[in-house]
Amino acid sequence: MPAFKFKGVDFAEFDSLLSEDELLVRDNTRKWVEEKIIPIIEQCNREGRFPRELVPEMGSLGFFGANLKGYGCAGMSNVEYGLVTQELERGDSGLRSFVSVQSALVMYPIYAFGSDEQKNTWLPQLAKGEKLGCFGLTEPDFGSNPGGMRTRAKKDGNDYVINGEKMWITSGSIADIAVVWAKVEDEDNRVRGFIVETNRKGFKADDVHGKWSLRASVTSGLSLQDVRVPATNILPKSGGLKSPLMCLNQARYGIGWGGIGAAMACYDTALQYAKLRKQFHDEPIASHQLVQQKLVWMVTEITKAQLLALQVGRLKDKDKAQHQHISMIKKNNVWMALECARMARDILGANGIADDYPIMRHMMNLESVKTYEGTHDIHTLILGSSITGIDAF
Ligand code: TGC
Ligand code: FAD
Repeated sequence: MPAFKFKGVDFAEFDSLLSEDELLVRDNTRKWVEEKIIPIIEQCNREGRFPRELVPEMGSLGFFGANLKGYGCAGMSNVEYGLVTQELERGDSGLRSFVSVQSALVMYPIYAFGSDEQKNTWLPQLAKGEKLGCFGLTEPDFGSNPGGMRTRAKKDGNDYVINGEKMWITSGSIADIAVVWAKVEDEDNRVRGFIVETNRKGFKADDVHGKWSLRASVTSGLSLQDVRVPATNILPKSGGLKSPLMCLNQARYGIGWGGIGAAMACYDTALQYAKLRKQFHDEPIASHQLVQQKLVWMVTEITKAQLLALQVGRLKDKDKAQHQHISMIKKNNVWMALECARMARDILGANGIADDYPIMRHMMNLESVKTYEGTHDIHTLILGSSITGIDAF
């Protein structure tokens, strides 16, 4: 791979809006990604391998549950946490995805809806990466509309018995626990969350093979057949579809920043390449107006995305971020990143399709990121509902 050293994107002095602590968190994560992810990621992508060996280090760097307080978590601000996910996704969306799931979709529900015993048992181990988790909401027939889920839990003495299928579950087969969302028959089919240890009888996770996207991340289907868990495994403060949707807000927020990271990687590669690559009159392709137009589009959109993410992060730190604000950064910043990846691929010509460069990997990853955590169009409808007061789902 050509030695393009990432220079960061600070066109409108964005960095001047960040505190010293925020810059430190960002730069430390950037350095770690440079040293640990960039050198191995293309090979992981080729092999379809999740680099599990990096998990303990990610734990010791405080990436898991980074914006949660106590239980061995780093207690970062939401802006700091966003900068972490930005840098991780500059490395690879799959690595960021792994951290999002562990943090926002496994640790957050235990933190927000769990009993003291559940928090004390699981959060410290999850924060260190000693235990891994997954989040089962989507089902084969219910993706955008999780409220239709078929998975059911039924009380039986001091246990619940859970039956159902979950599909497209990140980290499913490597997880020690699954946070599973099910309708409880004895509670008029109210949606509740359960901690399901994955070694319980009747629980099975099978990986999805043949993915062209997020190849460095594990994606699985979960099958639960008469899985018996003690009643103490229910998340006591969960109740209704609102509970999993609250978890999604946490993860979508991280993705809003992550998209910027992937876009930066593509823009920076294309800029450096365009200044070196010569065609016609022995001039670099960066001297052509049409190439400049693409680079200008990218840096403008990245800058707008940075400002939007920062504003939502500052609101979130004041506990004022609404879910529709988070939908806006998820939708806009991932779309922007995918457009940047496509333009960067174009600027690199044939080299753009090879994994000597990170572009095509980011592009393929971003196709998943555009779909998961609420598709681009579902976020349009969430925003449409917010401004008109009319649901169009
Ligand atoms: P609806 O009736 O609108 O809402 C039910 C209740 O929830 C409230 N609510 C929210 N609360 C918090 N945060 C949000 N984002 C919320 N959205 C809605 C709502 O006010 C209501 O409350 P209450 O008190 O009245 O009961 O529900 P609906 O069934 O009509 O669905 C709405 C819709 C379409 C927006 C929702 O279902 C949706 O977001 N669908 C997308 C599904 C999705 O994002 N799945 C993601 C699965 S996890 C994943 O993809 C992980 S990828 C790996 C990685 O993260 O890297
Ligand atoms: P569908 O809901 O079938 O949508 C298909 C198309 O129809 C989309 O374009 C959508 O926008 C459109 N559409 C649907 N409804 C409407 C409507 N009302 N109006 C207009 N258009 C509509 N889920 C988890 O629970 N946990 C995970 O860890 C997880 N990880 C994932 C990892 C990967 C790599 C992928 C690809 C997915 C993952 N998911 C996970 C699932 C993900 O959240 C869903 O794929 C996503 O919510 C979309 O659901 P679907 O794929 O069933 O698409």
